[in-house]
Amino acid sequence: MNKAISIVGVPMDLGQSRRGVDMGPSAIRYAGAVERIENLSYAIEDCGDILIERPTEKEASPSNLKHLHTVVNASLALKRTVSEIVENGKFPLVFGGDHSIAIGSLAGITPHYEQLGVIWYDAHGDLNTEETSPSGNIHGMPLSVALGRGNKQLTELFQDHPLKEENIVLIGVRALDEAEKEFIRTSNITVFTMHEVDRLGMTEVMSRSLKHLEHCDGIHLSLDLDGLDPLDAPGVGTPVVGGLSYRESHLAMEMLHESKRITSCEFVEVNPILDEKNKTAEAAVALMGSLFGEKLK
Ligand code: 4U7
Ligand code: MN
Ligand code: MN
Ligand code: MN
Repeated sequence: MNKAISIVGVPMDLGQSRRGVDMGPSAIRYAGAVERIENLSYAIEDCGDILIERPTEKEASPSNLKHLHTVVNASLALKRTVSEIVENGKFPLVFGGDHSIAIGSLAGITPHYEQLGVIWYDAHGDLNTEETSPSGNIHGMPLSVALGRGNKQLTELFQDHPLKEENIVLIGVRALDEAEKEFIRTSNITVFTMHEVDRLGMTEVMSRSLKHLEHCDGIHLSLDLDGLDPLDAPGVGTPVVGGLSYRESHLAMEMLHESKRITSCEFVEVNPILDEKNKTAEAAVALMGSLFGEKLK
């Protein structure tokens, strides 16, 4: 694994409807992310937060997408920052913010790889578009956007470098909208729902995921804390019962570390207002520990 890491925070909450997830980066830092990773002898720099403009009253959306203009601008800023980190030979570690920020981070990363693989650890598919979204919340759409589907102002960020369906693996899924199910049925995306995790176990799910992405020249991990069970990660805006356990998630991160395949990642949807004593941010930091090679003995 790249031993030089650059952290960037994205205090964004406009991709969904509950306030507080903009404080995610602070909560994650407060839970000791930098020290935890530094202890594993990485050279780590904290580049601070991307500036998110506050939306004006005037931001009348021309579509049903909430705060489209502000999300586009923030995505552009994050894209530039992340792209620079990769150019400088460093590992981008992004703290959200709601999951709409994956648009900016992926847009900054995809041009640097021929075949970027993505592991999407989430209760949801995040595969809605402007047309299918039941909420208008852009955090339910980033994976679609990265595939070049949906609102043009968002997909434009990917220009000639969209993700490829066959390079995407979803893990922990248990709450898909009808249109997302329909898209998945006809697409080449690989999905390990909770059913597959229950049947196969995390070891097999992760081995198959890595095997599936064997041909990729980089793998981005996008970890939505709501992939975990709300008992272990209560501080999220869209909790879904019956999720991945704390231990399963650690096992997943440990296997990703062993694989030496992860080249960038983001931890998103930590909402300290909805949390219990920063439990969710602490879970995020503990998972980073495993991802970056912490050992139990
Ligand atoms: B998250 C939802 F309708 N599918 O589109 C939507 F259920 O980034 C939820 O995974 C999206 O937290 C959740 O609004 C987005 C809804
Ligand atoms: Mn989710
Ligand atoms: Mn998500
Ligand atoms: Mn959520």
